[in-house]
Formats: sequence, C-alpha cells, structure tokens
Amino acid sequence: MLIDDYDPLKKRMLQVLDQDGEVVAPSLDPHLDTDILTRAYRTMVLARQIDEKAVILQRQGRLGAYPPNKGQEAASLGPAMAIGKDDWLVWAFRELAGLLWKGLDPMRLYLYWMGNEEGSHYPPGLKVLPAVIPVGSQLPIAVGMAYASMIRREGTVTLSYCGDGATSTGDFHEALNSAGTFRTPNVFVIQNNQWAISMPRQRQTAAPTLAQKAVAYGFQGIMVDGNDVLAMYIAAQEAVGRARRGEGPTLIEAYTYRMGNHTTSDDAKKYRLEEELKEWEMRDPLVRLKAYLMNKGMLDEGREEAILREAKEETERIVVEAESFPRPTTDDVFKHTYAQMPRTLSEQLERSRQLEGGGR
Ligand SMILES: Cc1ncc(C[n+]2csc(CCOP(=O)(O)OP(=O)(O)O)c2C)c(N)n1
Repeated sequence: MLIDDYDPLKKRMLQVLDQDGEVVAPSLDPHLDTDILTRAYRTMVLARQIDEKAVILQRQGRLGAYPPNKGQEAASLGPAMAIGKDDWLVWAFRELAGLLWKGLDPMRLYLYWMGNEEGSHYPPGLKVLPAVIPVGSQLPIAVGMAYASMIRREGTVTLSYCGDGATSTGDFHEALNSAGTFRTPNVFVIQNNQWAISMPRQRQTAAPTLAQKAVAYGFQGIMVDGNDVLAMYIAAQEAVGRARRGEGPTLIEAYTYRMGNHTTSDDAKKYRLEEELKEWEMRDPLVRLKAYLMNKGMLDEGREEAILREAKEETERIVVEAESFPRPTTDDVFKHTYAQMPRTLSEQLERSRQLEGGGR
C-alpha cells in the first residue's frame, strides 16, 4: 500500500510529477487515459479563469469578499477525481476545481459570493454540501454523514476538505477522533497552503507534518505534493478504496500554497515575502500538468490555446448568467424556516410588504 510506503512520521511526501512535469515515480503513474487527463487540465484552467475573474469582479464592486484558489487547483481536483457520483463532497471555501469536477455549476458559486443564497441551492442528486465558512465546522458533519452511510450500508464515501488552520480547531480533533473510533468511510483532505490568513504553518502546530496527526486517532495519514494532481489522485483513490471496503478513514495532507491573498480583504504582502511566492510560482500545478501532457503528446500549443479560450468564454457566460439571476426579495427572508408560517411571522411579512410598497 502506498500509504505504508510514505510514512508521515518520517516526513516522506508522495510525488509522481516533479515541478517540470517529469515523472519521478514511474511505477506510480496511474496512466489515466487522454480523455480524463485533458478533462482534468480543462477543469484546472477553467477554475483558474473563474477564480481570477472573481477577484476582478470583487474589485469592481460586482461580487463580495472572495477567497482566491490560485495554486490549489490540484489539491482539490485530485481527490474529487477519485470519488463517485454517489459519494459526498464536503468543502470549506477554497475548493473550486474539485467542485467543478463533481459537477457543480460555477454560476451557483458566483451567486454565492455575490451574496445570493440561491448560490447554495444545488440540484437534487448532486452530493455536495454548501460552502462552510466557520473554520473546521464541516468536519464533524462529514463524519456524521459517513457514519450514517455506514449504518445504512450505502457503500458511499465522504470526502471532506479543510485548511491547515482548521487542524487547530476542536472540531478537527473531535471529528477525526470519532472517525477513527467508529471506522467511518471518511477521506479527510487538509489543504496545507502554508498560511491561515497571516498565521504561518510553523505557528499552527509543533508537529512536523499534519498528516501524522492521523496516527494519534488510530488511522493512517499521508503527506502528498498537493500541486501534483496525479499524486493527489492516487493517494485519494487508495483512501477511497479503503473507506469503501470498511477499512476506515484516511487523512491526506496536501502540501500546497495559496498563491493569492487570503481573501480579497487581505494583503498578503504585509506578512509574507515575495521570494516565497516566486518559489511557489515555479511549482504551479497547472504548468506541471500541462508539461506532463505535452511530454506524453496528449496536448499541443494549439489545443492548449483552445482550452484557454473556451475557459475564458465559459467564464464570461457565467458572469452574465449570475448577474442576470433574479435577486432575492425581502419576502425570501420569511421563507424556508417553517413549513406552515406562524401568525406572528405572516403579520411581519404583511407589514414588510406594506413598507416596501411605500406604506408607513
Ligand atoms: C471558527 C472561525 N474562526 C475564525 C474564522 C475567521 N477565519 C476565516 S478563514 C481563517 C483561516 C483559515 O485557515 P485555513 O484553515 O488554513 O484555511 P485557508 O483560509 O488557508 O484556506 C480564519 C481564522 C472563521 N471563519 N471561523
């Protein structure tokens, strides 16, 4: 098993591709077919476009505060590629590429960041929870979901994501402790992007790796190069298989980097060095997959340009769609809490309508 060969206590990190897209571990190359690999690349390119456009829209006052994903595309995409349609994806707020792969309409994401709750309204059958901003709070929920699926013998797996900062929350500990105890079918991915706002990874914990935290909860953890989509995919594929076979949870630490600001309200230049960013720019997950595909003859400059052009067009299309989506009304504030609206609330609704109509 991969996981036995990459002991996080020895600080070993799983990698298939180096930063130039060269295969460093040929026996681990999953040899995915051209269709899947080009789809993966297209997903990463589209995620990057949607992400960069979101920052521009925020600066123009057309979208609210937004957490950039740039640099973390492979970390969320690889695990999403390893789960099936009936498996759950529980995200935090920086998992755009994985969500696109799972089938979430990115227009909903724009709506969400534009402050329209319809952005959290997903089609039935799409096994994805809405964004979770309270750090770490999605993890006990993910364990409950996996536990329920185990009791019902559904055979499904729950893939969840959190950041390195989330590993310091009580929720993280409670979730992983329960998952280990009940051997739930969970795959926990930590996107260790080296920063929790301005708090560096070194100040987060004295543990040399985050993956080794699994050891204390009685299950396995593995540290993976989070900018290597193939490494993320094979690690998650093994973890998903174990979960499905009833062999319990796995913790995957995706070693990656947040290339942008924490959110559009942040200025990372105030607390981190430009050199650090420059170093990580050379490990860009998109550049790496592109080089791998080109080396394999699965992609050429012409095809690459077409993918980028299509991604830009798709992004413009979803901007138009999101901006022309009906805005919520004051009436919506009163809906969705009670099946049968109580009298006190319906009186308030009536009053609100009068006020909106210019009544006093
Ligand atoms: C419970 C809670 N405390 C504080 C915050 C404010 N906050 C938002 S993101 C963040 C840092 C999260 O860091 P990390 O888990 O590493 O994820 P990243 O933002 O790097 O993706 C904090 C402290 C919050 N959203 N929820």
